[in-house]
Amino acid sequence: MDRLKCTFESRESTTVQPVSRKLFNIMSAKQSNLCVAADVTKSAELLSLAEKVGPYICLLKTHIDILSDFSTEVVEELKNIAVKHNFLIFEDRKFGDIGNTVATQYSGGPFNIVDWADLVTVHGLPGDGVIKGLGSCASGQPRGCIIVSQMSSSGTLTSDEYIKGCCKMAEENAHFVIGFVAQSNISKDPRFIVFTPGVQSGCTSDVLGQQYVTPRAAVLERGADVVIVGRGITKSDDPCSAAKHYKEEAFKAYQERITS
Ligand code: 5IU
Repeated sequence: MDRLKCTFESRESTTVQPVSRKLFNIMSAKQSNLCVAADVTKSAELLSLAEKVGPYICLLKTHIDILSDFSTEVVEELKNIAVKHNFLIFEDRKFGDIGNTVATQYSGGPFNIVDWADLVTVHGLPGDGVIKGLGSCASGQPRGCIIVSQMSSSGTLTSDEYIKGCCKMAEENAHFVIGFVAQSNISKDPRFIVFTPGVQSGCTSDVLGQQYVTPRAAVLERGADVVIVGRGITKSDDPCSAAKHYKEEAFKAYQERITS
């Protein structure tokens, strides 16, 4: 079975990973393969954005350490909004240290990420100790990680060999790894979900090395399952309509992909 040709619905049954199953289920039910990158710096902004885009997304991506007024209440409220609108929470923490260190970063410090984030990102660079370290903190809760295999930024060092290593690491740790952040079709395996950031319509780059493609190109040309859109939505005058637009574009492209 080729990932690119399978429906999200059928892919749910190819895995026992609980977060993958939940995400496939939400994507089918809400007809959404849109993740919003909520790169905002105030708790009130984060919650207001989550309420506005909630109906249109399968996933909300956070960088919790950019909030200038973080409190445990904000993540409690975010969890409630996620339940209300049926989306998952993804903290883009990019863990990249030895297993013992990432375990303490994941389950401690001010953010206690394991308590509220369904998903986190990890770098493959340290080897699979990073995944085992995080997995050791889940203590029965449905949790998973996504391996950053290829980045959207210009000059990224993720070579083909590195990408292959990330794929092998995912296969060997499929109980905790749900997929990849990537910019191309790096895996045919229907269990794994490919998340693609660097998506915006009508803009090809920013001044700090970000590179954009349209949602359509991400899904049809690059093999994205889930498109990650930040400023294309957050900086729009009307984030709600922008989210609706990106959701429709990305899902239409996915429907074309599976039927072509
Ligand atoms: N992000 C990328 N590229 C990557 C990875 C993560 O842009 O390769 I890994 C994050 C950074 C930001 C969001 O949180 O995705 C993209 O935001 P914009 O759509 O505003 O560029």
